[in-house]
Amino acid sequence: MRTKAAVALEAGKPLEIMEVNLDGPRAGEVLVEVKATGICHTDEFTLSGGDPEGLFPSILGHEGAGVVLEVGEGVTSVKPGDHVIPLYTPECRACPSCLSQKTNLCTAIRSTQGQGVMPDGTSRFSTLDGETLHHYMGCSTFSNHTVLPEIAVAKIREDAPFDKVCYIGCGVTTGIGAVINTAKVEIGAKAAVFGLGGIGLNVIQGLRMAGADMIIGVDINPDKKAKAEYFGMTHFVNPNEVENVTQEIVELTKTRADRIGGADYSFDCTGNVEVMRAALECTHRGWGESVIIGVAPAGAEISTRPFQLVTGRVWKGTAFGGARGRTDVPQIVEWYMDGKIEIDPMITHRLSLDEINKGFDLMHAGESIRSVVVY
Ligand code: NAD
Ligand code: AHE
Ligand code: ZN
Repeated sequence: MRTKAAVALEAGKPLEIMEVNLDGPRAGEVLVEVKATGICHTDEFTLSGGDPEGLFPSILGHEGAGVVLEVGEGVTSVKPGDHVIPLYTPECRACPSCLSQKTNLCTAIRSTQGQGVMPDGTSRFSTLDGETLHHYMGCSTFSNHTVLPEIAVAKIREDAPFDKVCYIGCGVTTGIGAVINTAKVEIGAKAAVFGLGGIGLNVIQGLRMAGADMIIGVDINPDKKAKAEYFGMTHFVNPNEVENVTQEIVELTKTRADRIGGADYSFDCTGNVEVMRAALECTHRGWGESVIIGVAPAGAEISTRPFQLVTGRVWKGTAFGGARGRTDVPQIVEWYMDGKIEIDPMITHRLSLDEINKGFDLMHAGESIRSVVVY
């Protein structure tokens, strides 16, 4: 079939909207009509050329929702008409990682996914001239239609609005999951969130759900403050307005009884390795945990004095918020539909596919939280 897509032809260039060829689903695959997709900072990161796994030409996008149109041979868990969210972290429930119950990082198809192809080693996308286009993160939701492995779709309830729940395909699940699954934050905790964008606000929302007492937000853009307060931020720190952001958080978290200070938990939602260091070092001696969510560019490395870890701080990371997609994503959609979590105020812009580059411009200008493309 032919479909309309925003194609990343080269790193650092705007996406080009064009008709592309899409082959039908093979064994174990499904054809999905994408109804809406968010634009995540990770799409920008790959388009910028900063992703060591970035491939061009490709069809980016990994935060979508849509309807199954056709299934390949042997597909049993979904059928045409089902509403689904594509999963860049699939859940096969059979690989050593899934069976371990210790990680959400299913390894069934990770290597081909990173090579921009389907599990059989071929791409379903090509230009009308016959040039192969790479898939992206196994999703390619910047195309009106896409083909996905069966294990990379989560079936969701049919009354959930695509233009909102698409965000559960990455940002919502990543932020809330980092708090609940990765950090396992307890009631009364003090937390610091670095970066108050599409991920950071969901970390804040997760912290409020978990019952955190103190939620310190850190951002260089003061315009992010109001929305973060709406979602539960209790204190705001602008690194450009304080001498030392780490010390500022240590001071804020001190009590009369505890003169050491430090956050119980911190979260990096920026992808900046200097910020990651500050996030670790602002946590409490003896038990502080810092979770890296941000994705850093090729070649970037983190550093700290080992003494920070010797004295009990823990540095960890999370992908897709530790969520097992086929199991957890339908549940998060339920939370949204039941009003337990909010998504609508974070979706600041709705665009057509033709306007998708405007979504990247808004992100660069710090004017959006999430732009959603509605097909
Ligand atoms: P975003 O652009 O919406 O938000 C980033 C925020 O960080 C902005 O508000 C910006 O002002 C702020 N910021 C930038 N530099 C800063 C600094 N030095 N100090 C404090 N704040 C600073 O991006 P997003 O969509 O929220 O994504 C955030 C990061 O998370 C990106 O690196 C993205 O690639 C990554 N991410 C990771 C996962 C995962 O599974 N680990 C999932 C989604 C996104
Ligand atoms: N390809 C990059 C890393 C990109 C990355 O870390 N991706 C996250 C999801 S970001 C979603 O917005 C992830 O899931 N990582 C786990 C995985 O298996 O990719 C690089 O540095 O090579
Ligand atoms: Zn993402």
